[in-house]
Amino acid sequence: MSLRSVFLAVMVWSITSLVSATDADTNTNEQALYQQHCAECHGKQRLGAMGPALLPQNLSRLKKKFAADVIANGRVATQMPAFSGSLSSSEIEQLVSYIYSPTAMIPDWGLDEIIASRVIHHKTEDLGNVPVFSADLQNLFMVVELGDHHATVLDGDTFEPIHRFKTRFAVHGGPKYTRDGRYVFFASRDGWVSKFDMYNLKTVAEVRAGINTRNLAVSFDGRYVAVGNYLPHNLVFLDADTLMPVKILVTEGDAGITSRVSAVYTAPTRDSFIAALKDIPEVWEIPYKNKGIEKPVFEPRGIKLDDYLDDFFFNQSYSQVMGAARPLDSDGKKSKVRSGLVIDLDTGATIAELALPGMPHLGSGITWKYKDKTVLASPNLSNGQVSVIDMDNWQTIATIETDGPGFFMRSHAQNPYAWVDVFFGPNKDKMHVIDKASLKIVKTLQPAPGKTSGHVEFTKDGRYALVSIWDLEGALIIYDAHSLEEIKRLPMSKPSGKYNVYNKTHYEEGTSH
Ligand code: DHE
Repeated sequence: MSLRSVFLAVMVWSITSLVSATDADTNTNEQALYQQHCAECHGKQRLGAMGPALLPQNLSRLKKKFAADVIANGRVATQMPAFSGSLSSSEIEQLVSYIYSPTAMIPDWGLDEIIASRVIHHKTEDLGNVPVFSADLQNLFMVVELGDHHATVLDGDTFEPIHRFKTRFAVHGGPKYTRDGRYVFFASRDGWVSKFDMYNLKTVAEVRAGINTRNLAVSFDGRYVAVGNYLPHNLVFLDADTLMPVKILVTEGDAGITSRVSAVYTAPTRDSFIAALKDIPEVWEIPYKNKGIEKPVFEPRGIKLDDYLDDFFFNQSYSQVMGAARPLDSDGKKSKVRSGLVIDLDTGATIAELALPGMPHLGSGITWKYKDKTVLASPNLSNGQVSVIDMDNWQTIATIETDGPGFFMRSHAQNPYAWVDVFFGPNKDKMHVIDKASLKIVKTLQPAPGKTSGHVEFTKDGRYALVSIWDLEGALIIYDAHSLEEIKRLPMSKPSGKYNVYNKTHYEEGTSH
């Protein structure tokens, strides 16, 4: 091992164990308050953990006054609690001052550090090419158990767990499959990308692609993994075979401002990745195939917008993207874009504005055929309603009132119902079932009274719906998705989401992509 790689390995180790390190900042009251109240979720060094990094360069769009409000009152649709009951306004001011002050310790996280972090647990040549278990490979589910940072591979026919394994801390966003379903890639909020071999039931390789990561996307041809980061401000492209970084793309706009990446998505019909940017009013499209060249150059095409757009949903052909501005991410002033926008990805033109009240969660939107139209339905993170939009003229054709704000929505082309959770408020243990033909709620389930129920996914044939009970002593509940009767209950530790191989790899209209 060269001196340089020893140095890098030490760097990687020290960044990874920041939780136990001493902050290089001077020891102040502000720091003590931060360590007491914030460090557990945002990291001892403010570099992010379960919560985002709290550094001046990541807070540029958030005015201090508004940050104080978030600390006092919490933040909708996140795990951020309200501290007004436990902290005085002067303590809150001190915390604001602290998180906006530069920190001495922002580690470089470039090519060398990424390469040095790479861990190969199993070499491909040492592993077999046939599954070590017997099940319909297309009907497997990966269930992420956030409670104790594990994941379970579940047989979607027998509903028997096949294998349970440890993940990295705080996996966020859907794990993404290669098209054949053999490999699945996870991203953790602290930057780790893990590659899991579904045939051999083993985590084969890992790499730390960022310090504070949003999510990842896998190219349709399975050759590349794109990772969107809040810290550093970049997109990292990895070779999907080896997890070696092939390019780091700094997300810098025309004015020289760099941006956090809100999320990165695969556009399968376009052979490109699409990135949502937090701090630059642009959508980026990055092709992963360039004509006549073996290796892509990952050159971005920036589509200029009138405002910052977040939380993307795509039409089935991926010619249009719908995005919403998250009001709470702005400086609290009225933003130009209050509702969603529809952008034509070919021309770059904004073709429609969506009249969506509150905080629509477009990322969890789904489509279905309604009469002679295709409609888009989106839950709402701040209002108890589901908006149903005609995708021809972008008009809202129905607003379905629910028992409270919802996070996730799901259906399946072969099932007449769409499910939406009530994730927040006194009815967080309820789950609505909507008839896709009448746009009416036909049943409200209460799977585990008192415990949050959320996130539904269907089996590959749309016959069964799997619901999560979001609790450390939680469960996965399987419903017959036609009779709406419970079939089975499996104890699990806060199963945050579940992902069916067929539905995900076939871009099923009723599920997130
Ligand atoms: Fe998520 C997906 C953003 C908070 C659980 N979440 C996503 C995606 C984005 C996103 C952009 C799509 C990525 C993908 O699947 O590749 N989430 C955000 C936020 O901006 C927000 C509101 C604030 C934040 O803290 O980042 C947020 N998300 C949460 C939570 O608090 C949840 C409930 C618990 C957690 O894990 O932190 C949560 N998000 C999820 C889940 C998915 C997800 C389970 C995958 C949904 C799917 O079915 O595809």
